[in-house]
Amino acid sequence: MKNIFLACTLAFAASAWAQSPVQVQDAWARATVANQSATGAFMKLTAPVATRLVEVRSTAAGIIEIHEMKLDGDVMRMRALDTLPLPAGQPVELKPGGLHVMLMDLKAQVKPGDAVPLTLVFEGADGKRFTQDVKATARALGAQAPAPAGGHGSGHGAGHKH
Ligand SMILES: [Cu+2]
Repeated sequence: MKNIFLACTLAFAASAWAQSPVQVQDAWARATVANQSATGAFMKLTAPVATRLVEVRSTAAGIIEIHEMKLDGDVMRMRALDTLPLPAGQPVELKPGGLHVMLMDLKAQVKPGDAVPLTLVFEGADGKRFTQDVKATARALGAQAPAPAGGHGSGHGAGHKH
């Protein structure tokens, strides 16, 4: 099962490569409940050459920031980043509890299955900016990424997540 998934991922990456310098995988957003004004969006970004994510735009939210969550003593704190560096060839994962795109002043409730449009603004090492549009699929509040089928046999136990 895992091999099939990997093959699909690679096929997608190869087709996306022709038009998009930064590989964006598994973009998703957390669905909201009524009257919730903010949520997070997550994805995996891999840039072939050093690039920075400098801005995210969306018609779904009034204010969008790139956030980092870090443990400060015993307290998890979020802070806004001006830019998110993407080192060459190194995947940068935005995930719950870590880096995320913070969508605030939401225009409407985000329901599971909704495709949240995001425009990622990147800046290359040459200072030139380019954009890529992605759709983040909304998943229910509290839902985690699906567990990999079949496990990975490395013996690290439940705490080891990929
Ligand atoms: Cu945040």
